[in-house]
Amino acid sequence: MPSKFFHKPNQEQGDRVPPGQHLAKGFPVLTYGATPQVSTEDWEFRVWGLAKPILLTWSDFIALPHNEFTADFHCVTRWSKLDVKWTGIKVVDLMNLIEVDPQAVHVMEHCYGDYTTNISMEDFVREENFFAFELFGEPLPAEHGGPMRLVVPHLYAWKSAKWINGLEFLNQEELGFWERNGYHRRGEPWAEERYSRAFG
Ligand SMILES: Nc1nc2c(c(=O)[nH]1)N[C@H]1C(S)=C(S)[C@@H](COP(=O)(O)O)O[C@H]1N2
Ligand SMILES: [Mo]
Repeated sequence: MPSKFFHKPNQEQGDRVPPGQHLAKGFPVLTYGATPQVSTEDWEFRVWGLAKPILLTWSDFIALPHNEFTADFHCVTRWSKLDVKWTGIKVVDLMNLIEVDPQAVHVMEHCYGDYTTNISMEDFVREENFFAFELFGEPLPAEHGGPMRLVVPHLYAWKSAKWINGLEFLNQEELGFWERNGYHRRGEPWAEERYSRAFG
């Protein structure tokens, strides 16, 4: 169905669009609540829970190796955007700085603005996951999570925390903001892991 907001994928792209998703025009912004305005001077990133606590400033964090990433982005509200270009820092490179207790099996992602989302260690510590600070060659705009966000390409985008400012390592699964409000605990787009129960 032709629409102002979505277009039909061609065949090669179609193989990359998970079931129940449409390609978005542009790059929609999906935020619950207000957009936090955080400068790189003020930005801080903390690690706590089942890991040796650390506090990184922007200059500490940005000193980690930079990489270019091209990743598809799937929002559970049924839009997808293919080939998003980011610059960022691999999760595995950050993890080299963190002494995690072997008991840690889950992670809570924390953000400015108090958004949270949960992820298992297995889904979090992957070569293809990264902290992004540039989008299409420009500093990451505040509405897309700037100055720094997480991107987890293999899960629905609510796991890709914008304005990320901390990781809490846990010995069991706890639920983040949307997960407490009915979203699936894991959110794998190819399996359509959208909601765990009806809203309302
Ligand atoms: N801190 C925070 N991170 C967030 C959200 C949010 O509301 N707050 N929304 C999530 C959802 S539902 C999606 S689809 C993506 C949207 O990212 P975008 O606005 O850059 O498209 O961010 C995710 N990360
Ligand atoms: Mo979303």
